[in-house]
Amino acid sequence: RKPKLHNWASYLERTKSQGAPLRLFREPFPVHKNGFKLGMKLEGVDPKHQSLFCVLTVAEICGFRIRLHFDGYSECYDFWSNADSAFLFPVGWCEENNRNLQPPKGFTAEGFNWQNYLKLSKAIAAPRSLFNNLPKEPATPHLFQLGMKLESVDKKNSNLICASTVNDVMSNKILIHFDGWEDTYDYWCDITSMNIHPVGWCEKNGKSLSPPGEYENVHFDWKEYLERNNAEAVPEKAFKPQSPVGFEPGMKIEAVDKRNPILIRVATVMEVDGHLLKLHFDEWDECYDYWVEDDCPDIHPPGWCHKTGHPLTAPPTPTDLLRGSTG
Ligand code: MLY
Repeated sequence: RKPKLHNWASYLERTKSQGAPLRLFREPFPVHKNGFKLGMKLEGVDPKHQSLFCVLTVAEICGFRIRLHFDGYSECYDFWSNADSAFLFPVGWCEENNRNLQPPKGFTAEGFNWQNYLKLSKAIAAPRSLFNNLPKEPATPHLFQLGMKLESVDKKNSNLICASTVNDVMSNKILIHFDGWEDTYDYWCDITSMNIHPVGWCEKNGKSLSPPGEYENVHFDWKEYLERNNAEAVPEKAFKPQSPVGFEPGMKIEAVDKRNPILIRVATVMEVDGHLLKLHFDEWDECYDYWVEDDCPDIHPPGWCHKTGHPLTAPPTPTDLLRGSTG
């Protein structure tokens, strides 16, 4: 049994705390309905291997969120997404947009064909009208182009700033690839992200730059490297880092629990460091605290679950904790 939080207002009063204000969220509440239905198929970016576009099936629906399954693979890879994620696409999108689509397990890229596959699996494609967030030409064009080089934080080793390349572009998002490393470190970020810097930034700021993989024990020089690879640097004026959103310690939010991502829990912002927020799940031990980015799609203002028809898991009571029954 998972206790639900029914009344934010009385909870805030009882805990003498405040909810995070709506202005801190780009879109505090969804404007569209979640129109996905069980079994619908679509294409999407693998959140754990972001250079890959994959064949997905809607496996579960909860409020504005859907659980997506990688066709042919174990359920252990399933992931939860908001219905308006910019990383979900209708069937055929990859082909129309010159991206490689990873076929379901058991198929080769040449042997895979959506029409046959839908027939074979007696499934329907998620209608195009459900995708309200498809990449389009940015309203104000930007200067990040395919193949250009830059210095980026390695999010899997966040102390490292590394030589990297713009390996894909969708609207205002770019795929960062680390030169000389496997694509498992790749990630998508907004062009206004604080994690990306122009070539020469580390030197200017007295930080050490991790050179491309093959330069581990060799002197690295950007100018020479760009010439040798016939590459360009992203122009300095392309970078317009956004200032932090404005969260403050003590603010309460609703946050997906990444350890059990079907759950959205009551959480408190404990610390703010630039764009990073340290989240604490109310009444849980602080060993479960972790850091998220302030524009993370898995954090919401109080009331989001109620508005979208998603259960909000209440903080455990002392007896819940003794019984160990709160999921
Ligand atoms: N300890 C890790 C560091 C890998 C860093 C990769 N970045 C630069 C993309 C390792 O050696 O595997």
